Amino acid sequence: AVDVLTFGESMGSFRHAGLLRMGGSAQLCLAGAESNVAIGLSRLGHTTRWAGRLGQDEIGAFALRQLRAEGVLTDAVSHDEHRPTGLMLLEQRTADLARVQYYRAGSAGAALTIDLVRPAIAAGARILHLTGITPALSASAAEAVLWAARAARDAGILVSFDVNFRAKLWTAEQAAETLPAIAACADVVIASEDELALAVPEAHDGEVAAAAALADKGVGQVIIKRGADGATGWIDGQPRHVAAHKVVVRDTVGAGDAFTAGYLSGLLDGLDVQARLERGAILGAFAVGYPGDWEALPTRAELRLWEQQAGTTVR
Ligand code: KDG
Repeated sequence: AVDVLTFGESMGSFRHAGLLRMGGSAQLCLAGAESNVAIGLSRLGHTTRWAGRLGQDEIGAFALRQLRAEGVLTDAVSHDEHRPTGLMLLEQRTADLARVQYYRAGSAGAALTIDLVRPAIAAGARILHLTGITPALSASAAEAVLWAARAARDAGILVSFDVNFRAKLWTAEQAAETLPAIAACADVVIASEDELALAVPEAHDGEVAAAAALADKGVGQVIIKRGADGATGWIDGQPRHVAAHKVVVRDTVGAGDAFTAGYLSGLLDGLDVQARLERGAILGAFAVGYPGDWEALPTRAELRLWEQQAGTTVR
C-alpha cells in the first residue's frame, strides 16, 4: 500500500503572465489540486498514487509524464478515448491575484466513476486525500468521492478532505448539499474559514462552532487555512496556531495544496500537531515564492533550507 492515495481531475494549465486578451505566450503547466498534493508528498519521499482519468491526447500525455517524473504512481490512471483532458487558463493579474477560466465541462476527468477508483482503494493506502472539487465535476464523480470516503473509512484508511470550494464549477448551495456527507467520513478536514459552512451547514456561528460540529461527527482534526495569516488546527476542541512565513509572494495558486501536503507529511511522520502545521507553513512558503502550483515544492533535504536567514546563498 502507498502512503497516500488521491484522485480527482488534473488538467493542462496555460499560465499567462498578464492579460490573456493581450495575446502573447502562455506556459503549459500541470494543475489539479489533488495531483498538487500528491507531488508535494512525493517530493518529501512519501509514496503516492493518483487515480484520475485523462484523455488520450497530448495534454493527457503531458499530465502523465509530469506525474511520473515526480514519482507519483500512475498505474491506476484510466484513459478516455472520447473525452479530452481538461484545460484551464490562468492569468496572473498581480503577484498575489490570479484569475482562472476552466475548459473542463465534459472532460475525461469529469467522467470518473466508482468502478474507476475501486481498484486503487482496494490496493490500500495509509491516507486517502479527497477534495471538494471532484464532486463538483459530475454526478458520477460525486458518487465516486462519497463511495471512496466511505470505503476508506471502513477499511481503516485515514481520510483527509480539503473543502476547496470552486465557485466556477457549482453553487454554494449545491456544495452544501454534497460536501457534508463526505466531510463526515473524514478524519482530517481542511478548509478556509469561509468554506467551513459548506462542510457543516448546520453550524452557523463561525469557526469554533463548525470545528465542534465536525468533531461531533468524528472529524478529529479540523485545519483552517488562512493564507498569509497562517493556519489553525482544531484538535479535540483545542486550537493550535501557526504563522505563515514572511516571503516575497510571486504566485499564491497551489499554496493551499502545498500546505496540505506538508500537514499530511507530518502526519505520516508521526509529528505532533504543531510540527505538522509548521511543515504545512514551510511548504506554503515555498509554493508562493515561485510561479506554478507545485514546481517550487521542496525535497525532504530542502526542508532545512528554511533554517537559513532570508538573503542567504547556500554554498
Ligand atoms: O489549488 C490549485 C488548484 O485550484 C489548481 O491546480 C486547479 O484543481 C484546480 C481547480 O480545480 O481549480
